[in-house]
Amino acid sequence: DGNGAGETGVATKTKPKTQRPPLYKVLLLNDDYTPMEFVVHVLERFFGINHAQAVEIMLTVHKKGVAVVGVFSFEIAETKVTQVMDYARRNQHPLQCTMEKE
Ligand code: NFA
Repeated sequence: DGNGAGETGVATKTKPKTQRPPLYKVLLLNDDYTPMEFVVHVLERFFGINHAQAVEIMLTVHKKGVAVVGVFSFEIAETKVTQVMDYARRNQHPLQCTMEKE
C-alpha cells in the first residue's frame, strides 16, 4: 500500500486522507426589478440570516451583481436554490439563485 521499503528498497509512507464531501456556494444574482425588501425577506426566511446581515448581503448583491449567501452540501444547496426560485416565481419576481461547487 505504499508503506514500507517496497521493491526499490526506498522507504515510503502514504498518508491516510480523511474524505470530506464537496461543498457548494449558493449565489444570489442582482436584477433591476425584484424589490429590495423581498430579497431581504428571502435571506431571512430561507437562510436564517438576521435582518441586519440580510440587508447587508442584499446591498452587496445590488452593488456587485452577485454574492454568496451560504455554503452547503449538494443536497441542501439544491433545496435552497429550488425554494428561492419557486418563491420568487410565485411572487412574480425575476430574482435568480444558483449554486456552484466551491
Ligand atoms: N436591484 C434591485 C432593486 O434595485 C434589488 C435587488 C437586490 C434585486 C439584490 C436582486 C438582488 N430593486
